[in-house]
Amino acid sequence: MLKTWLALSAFLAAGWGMPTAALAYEVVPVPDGGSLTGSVKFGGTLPKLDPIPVRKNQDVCGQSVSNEALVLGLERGVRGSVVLIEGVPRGKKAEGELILDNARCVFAPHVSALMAGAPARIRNSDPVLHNAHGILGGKTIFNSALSVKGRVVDVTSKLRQPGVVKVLCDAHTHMSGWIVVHDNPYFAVADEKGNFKIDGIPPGEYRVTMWHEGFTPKGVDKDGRPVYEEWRLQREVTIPRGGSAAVDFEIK
Ligand SMILES: [Cu+2]
Repeated sequence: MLKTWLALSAFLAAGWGMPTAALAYEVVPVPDGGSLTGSVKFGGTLPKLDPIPVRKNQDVCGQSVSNEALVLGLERGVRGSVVLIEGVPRGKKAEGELILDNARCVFAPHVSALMAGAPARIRNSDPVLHNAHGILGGKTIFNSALSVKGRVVDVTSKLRQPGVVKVLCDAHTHMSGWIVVHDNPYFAVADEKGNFKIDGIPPGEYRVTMWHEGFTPKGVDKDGRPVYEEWRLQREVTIPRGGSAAVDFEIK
């Protein structure tokens, strides 16, 4: 009962933009941790994703950019799929930091993931103005003008709530990217072959979520960017003590 109440409180706090469940995560040694490996593959008929036209600063940005919604590697591995282990209350320390670069007029990386509260910065590497605009659940969570080359804005404090953040540039309608914020450090972004590995996981049973931004059109946003049906697949896995489990996902 108490546990249910605590979970509900965390949920309500998250909903009100207060300190979230992420802060409840506890760092402890994981001497007998296991790992999760796997892949995300594309099993359908390849959609035709046209290049996205550039409407501003064409002298710097070019005429169009490639559509990065579905990027396949060898053997149809899907780059940029995000795998999240759900409901891990304690375990390893979060590693790494996010630097979302505005480079050559695209967000790089196109898809990234981090734990809520981990260091996150947005940088402009271009000689034009970009304006990074982060949206979570339809609400703006940051809106940062990056007026000149070399400008860096810290958004760590803006990424405290778990969820999938869409990042747009208000200056350039061809630009979009994603930051997936998780409430624990057990996540991975699939590499160019569609493979992932997560390690140091406390042994046990977990639900694993695979998220991908999608490629099946469902319309366009107010600036004309294509909007796709997002993918969310879930599996149950058992992480063995000191061993490895595997899970493969397919989208199509
Ligand atoms: Cu821009």
